[in-house]
Amino acid sequence: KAHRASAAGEDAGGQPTIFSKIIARSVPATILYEDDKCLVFRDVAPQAPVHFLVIPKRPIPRISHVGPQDTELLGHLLVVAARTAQAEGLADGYRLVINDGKHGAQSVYHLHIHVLGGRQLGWPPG
Ligand code: DGP
Repeated sequence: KAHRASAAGEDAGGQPTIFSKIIARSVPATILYEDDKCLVFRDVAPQAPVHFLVIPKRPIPRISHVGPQDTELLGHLLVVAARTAQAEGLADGYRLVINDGKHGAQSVYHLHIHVLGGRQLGWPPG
């Protein structure tokens, strides 16, 4: 079967990513916030007492694939991340992380911002 590049919102095998299914509500998630452009939900494998993900509804696969047309959307995701962190009570601070590709240890190819807090985080990350 001929190889083709995966489209946005599909994994390398052309299947919808798990995050597309969460947006479509065919896979359940604990949703913290939603608007017409983004969705925020708790990470299923939390790495801190508070760990949630901010994703665009439009399925951009990874941060290295964004272009100038995405500037406003990316800014919106950051504002939503900060406002949701405040709503989650992370007054002592928190961390935003975007993993990209193999070296970044990205596992789901639908762009997402991790928000981690509720404990003292170390630096540098592994
Ligand atoms: P990354 O390595 O940056 O691609 O992180 C993907 C994150 O997505 C990881 O922290 C676990 C989370 N995740 C994977 N599958 C699911 C799921 O079905 N539901 C939820 N809520 N989170 C998921």
